Amino acid sequence: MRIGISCYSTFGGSGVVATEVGKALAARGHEVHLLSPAIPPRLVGFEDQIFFHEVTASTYPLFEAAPYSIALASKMADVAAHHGLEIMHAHYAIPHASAALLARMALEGKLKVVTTLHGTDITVVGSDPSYLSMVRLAIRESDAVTSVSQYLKDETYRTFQVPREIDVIPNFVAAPTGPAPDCRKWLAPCSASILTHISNFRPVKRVLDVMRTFELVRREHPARLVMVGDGPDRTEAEAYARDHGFEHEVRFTGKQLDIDTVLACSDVFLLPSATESFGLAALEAMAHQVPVVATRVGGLPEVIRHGVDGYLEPLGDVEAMARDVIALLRDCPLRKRMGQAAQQRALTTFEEGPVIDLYESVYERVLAPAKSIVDLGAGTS
Ligand code: GMT
Repeated sequence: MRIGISCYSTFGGSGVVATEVGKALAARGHEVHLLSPAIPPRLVGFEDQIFFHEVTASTYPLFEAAPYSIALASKMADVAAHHGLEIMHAHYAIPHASAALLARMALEGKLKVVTTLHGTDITVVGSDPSYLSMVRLAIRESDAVTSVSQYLKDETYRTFQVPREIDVIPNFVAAPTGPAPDCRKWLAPCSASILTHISNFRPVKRVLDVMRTFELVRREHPARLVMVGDGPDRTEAEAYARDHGFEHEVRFTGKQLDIDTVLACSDVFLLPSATESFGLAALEAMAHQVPVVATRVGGLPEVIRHGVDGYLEPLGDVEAMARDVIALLRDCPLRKRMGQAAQQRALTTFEEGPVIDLYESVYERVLAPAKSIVDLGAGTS
């Protein structure tokens, strides 16, 4: 198949999933065209069968802001026409799905649109009145819609009341490759334990709850906190550590491509989000045998089993999260057992191959009617 994939290039779950899906499809022999404002961070190195198309929105004195969605739709239509794309797979509804519908119109229907809903495109920004009608249209009119969890599927029906089929296709993770460099000696001298958080530091991630949890943990157990990523709430989190006198125990690494190295030497992963459709970062930690302490929100209970491969606590309950972390840090066999259960779950339930099979079957389904019309035409001529 010849498949277009449209996604954001910022550090974020939807761009990671879109790029990994593209790489896996290319490895199976499909021709993949990735459209994004810049090279997505996970598209490193030369990949055969993957072609990257940068989307740029030209400015004009009349524009208050360059209309990216129109430029994207235009690029989608051009790439689809010139490379004979059969499918445009939009990751994150805004604006990728709406742009794909425009491209399909421009090509008079000769392009199928598959939309993958990732999370805040439904739960936060998608339900904002300034976008809601267009997100609903995109969901209604896409040839197929997938969501990354059952929770997100239910939220989509609840918010948008769209009577259509939505396939749940979860996120996936590959087994960590090779031994990672041992960064424990840089991150945690004096054999302190390492807690890790990875996100884009937006309000929904509640990074101050990470700081508060760590503040309670460090009183009971020698520990260091590694904060990977960047975003609007980083400054406040840094100020919290300074104001509470533990800034030397926290390392803010900023955005990192190589999260495997950090996860390989982490003892516990913290994800106290306000909402989380799936929690890809948690799954990546689990793949490294790192138990996750998170909030019982959104799709997280579909990924983490409380008391088996991590702990789930009520939103904002930093005392409970700190208690869980301390229990894990003090009881090495418990931590090891949970870490192994987490890895086992990550690499079986969320294994890459079967998930890519599901995406392929969605593509085949949306192409089937078009193919049978062509076959019919050929047979009757
Ligand atoms: O930042 C992004 O690229 C997407 C981001 C979001 O906020 O929508 O992440 C979402 O998509 C990920 C990949 O499917 C999920 O693992 C995250 O749970 C989800 N984030 C939220 O729901 C907050």
